[in-house]
Amino acid sequence: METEKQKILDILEKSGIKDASFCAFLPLLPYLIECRAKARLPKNAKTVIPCIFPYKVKSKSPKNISRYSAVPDYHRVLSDYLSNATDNLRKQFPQNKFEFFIDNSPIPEVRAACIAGLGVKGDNGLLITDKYGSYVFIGEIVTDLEIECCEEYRECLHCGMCKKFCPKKDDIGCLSEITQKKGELDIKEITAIKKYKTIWGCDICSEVCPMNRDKEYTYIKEFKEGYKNEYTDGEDISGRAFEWRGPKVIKRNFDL
Ligand code: B12
Repeated sequence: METEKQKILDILEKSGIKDASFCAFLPLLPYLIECRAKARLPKNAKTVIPCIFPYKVKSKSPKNISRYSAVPDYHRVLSDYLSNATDNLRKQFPQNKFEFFIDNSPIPEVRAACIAGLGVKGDNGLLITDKYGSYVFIGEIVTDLEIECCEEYRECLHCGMCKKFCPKKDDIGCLSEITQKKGELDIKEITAIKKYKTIWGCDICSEVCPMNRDKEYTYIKEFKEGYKNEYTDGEDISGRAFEWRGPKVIKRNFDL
């Protein structure tokens, strides 16, 4: 078993994925997220291999967007790494099935990564890792290969900072969600976007988190090279994390 684990980690590392671990599929079963991608789950799935990809860039802080949207679209970047890794795993274990997922995934990614021991579950709902804090994306490979997994998860310090500073205190919902909403915004939502000066996503709970202090920056070259710290009026948004939403929503927020 141990050798299989090591073999997998070696293949992932050769495919450019440095941080990964293992979580049994069974404890995730009651929490699976309903989505189209669920149909791609391997029959008799046994193990989930969550992989983390740090995205904080050592460069100018973003101006009007959140950190995760200042790097090139993570769906595309992670897909390249995970699809390469999945191909390599299929070659090494031809009798087994491997499928990768990112974000649009039936896997509750934070929970899976916490159970796999990649970090702790923050009160802000995010995975907080020792090395990079919460500035990580999660993607995963699901397989029918049975691997012994740890099942110990830890929680954050419960210091209360994320809750204290979260814009939800202004009697609105999650600001990140508001910036992504289609259609018209109500007056409270408009006021919040203006007050917190973000037109896509929100970093407040991460920025105030003491577990995010003095953490490592990203090593991922696509994130470093394609970093763009603001949305400029009318720009072509292809390849941006907000491309999926279309240009109207970000333009609406910009124009407020
Ligand atoms: C929908 C979604 C959103 C929505 C709704 C968020 C939400 N909390 O539901 C919106 C648009 C608001 C959003 C915002 C953001 N998101 Co988002 N989002 C997702 C997505 C696609 C699904 C989440 C979901 O619906 N889960 C199901 C519901 C039921 O989960 P839940 O309410 O969070 O509860 C779960 C956990 O809290 C956990 N849990 C509860 N109690 C406990 C206790 C323990 C001990 C453990 C281990 C777990 C646990 O179990 C619950 C069920 O699984 C995931 C990707 C994925 N497939 O998981 C990304 C994801 C969670 N988002 C991510 C990111 C980066 C963000 C933002 C930081 C982006 C930004 N800068 O604006 C913000 C953060 C906002 C916040 N503080 O939550 C990352 C998080 C990475 C990380 N470090 O954790 C993910 C994993 C995407 C990715 N592939 O990297 N997101």
